[in-house]
Amino acid sequence: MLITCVMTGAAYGQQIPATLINPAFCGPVPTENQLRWQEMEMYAFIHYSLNTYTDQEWGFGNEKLELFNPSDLDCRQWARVCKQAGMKGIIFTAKHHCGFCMWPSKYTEYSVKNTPWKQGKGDVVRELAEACREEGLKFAVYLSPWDRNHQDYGKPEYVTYFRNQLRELLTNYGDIFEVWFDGANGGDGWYGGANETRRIDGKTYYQWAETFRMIRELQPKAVIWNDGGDRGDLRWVGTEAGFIGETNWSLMPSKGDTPYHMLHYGVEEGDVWCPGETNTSIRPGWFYHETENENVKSLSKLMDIYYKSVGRNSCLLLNFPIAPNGRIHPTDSLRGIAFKKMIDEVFSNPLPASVSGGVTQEKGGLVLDFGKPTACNRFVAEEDIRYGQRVKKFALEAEVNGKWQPLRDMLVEEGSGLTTIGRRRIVCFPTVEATRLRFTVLEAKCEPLIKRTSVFLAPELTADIPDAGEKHASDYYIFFGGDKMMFVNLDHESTVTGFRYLPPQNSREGLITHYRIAATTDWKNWEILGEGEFSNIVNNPIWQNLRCKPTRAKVIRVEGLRLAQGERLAYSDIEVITEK
Ligand code: FUL
Repeated sequence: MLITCVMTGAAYGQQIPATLINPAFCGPVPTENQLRWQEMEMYAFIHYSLNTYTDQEWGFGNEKLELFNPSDLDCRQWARVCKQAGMKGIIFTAKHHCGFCMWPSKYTEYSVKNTPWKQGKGDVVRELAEACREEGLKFAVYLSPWDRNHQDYGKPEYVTYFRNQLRELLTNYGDIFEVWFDGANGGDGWYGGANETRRIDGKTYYQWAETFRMIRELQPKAVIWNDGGDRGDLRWVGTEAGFIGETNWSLMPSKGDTPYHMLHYGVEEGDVWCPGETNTSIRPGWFYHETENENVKSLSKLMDIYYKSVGRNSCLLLNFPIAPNGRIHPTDSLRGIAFKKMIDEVFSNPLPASVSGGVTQEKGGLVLDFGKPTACNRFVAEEDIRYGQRVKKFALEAEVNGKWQPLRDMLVEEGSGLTTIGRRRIVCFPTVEATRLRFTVLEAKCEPLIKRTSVFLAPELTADIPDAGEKHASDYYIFFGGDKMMFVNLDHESTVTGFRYLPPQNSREGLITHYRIAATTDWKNWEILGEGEFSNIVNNPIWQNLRCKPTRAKVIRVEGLRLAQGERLAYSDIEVITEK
């Protein structure tokens, strides 16, 4: 491919004129729906249900309908916040695992229609769909296949019920851009009063092919996210912590199981286009918990997530939980808005450079010449994915004081991290004063089709940026494994030397007095880091410090063996001390 010299001031930099006329497809290619989806880059999840009023992540299915009576439910506030946070659409939990429907479905009594809210005349799905339209956002639905309320769950009748519900959502609320089917099935539930454990075979029970046909007919422009069974249009990335592999093929095998490495890195030789959607929550949990008000992800954490999702050929699905009053909490909305502001600050001013050479090794690489020593720390490359994903490996070099030096992706632990590109790849490297940068494709499946490259200088992220929340910066993802057990999933496997726990500050509810802390690297073998009592913690709820012998860990398990009060473990903050 021949590259001529182009300079533009547009965001995301230099458009490289392709000289390949009608390039041939290289392996599987995206559908129009998948291409449209990928252009969205970021959109929001909203988790809101009866769980919001029971402080749970998963309702059992028998939660009282009277609990749903928000004082100030305002879907327009959700849509405004999401828009200002740079989200292009919203996926709403129309029904979570507890089975409670946020719209007045005619197929169940377990819905908003039997709650005190608006005397049973309300419809949250409708209000949100309308608010999204007003704000120019796209709208989508999460419909949990697992239903812990429904008496027929596990029988064929339930699948008919599930499809009837889906039909309501796909016909009554305008255009739907995505349909999200979670694969979770924890087994036990209320199930119409049976109160028992029901497991199903997620691959066969729901008969996805038939459901997919219905979606294609009713919403031909929707993409399908499916976590169990038949391959949808999008795949999960194997973690809810907010990052995808630095190697990320938008390809998967059309059949068979999808272990973690396939979900996380895609499959180079896959026979279908199935890009990864990176989902995570702005808080530790998906639903709102007051105890997590101090744990909203910091700006630097959100930027890290952005680089490791949108910057790795993925889209980011960022969750905003709704608080019991029916609104997004101010900390979350301010943080979301600060996040968008920072993305704009980093990426709206590409450094002007003249471009020469060609991207391949034979052509000597693509040279971006700034004309003078210029500070930079971000490089962006984009493939024209309409013709398939091609680049396997590339190099990036900076000319500093007349000498070329290699750059590497500093967000990757091992190696240079300069592997696949796809729709957009952002490489973060420590600031250099370079006169020129050189980008060379080292290996590709077919002739590379790079449509744009650009270079930026991102400002340093400091704690004094308004609403950055840096003092609560966290490299962990926390989730509950039971009322008295939580897991802290570290970003990377590390050597842990200590653990700190800050108990709830204004109440004894959930405060751990007796603990057991263990660590694992594989979810099988657990090493106890410590067990004992946090003495005097009730009277003096300060940081509790635990030292332990250096232990390799990816996940830390915290058990509250005894709580000062209540049944569910709580915290204000936690820290894991690791060896640097
Ligand atoms: C998970 C569910 O079990 C969580 O509750 C949440 O909805 C998340 C997005 O997907 O698997």
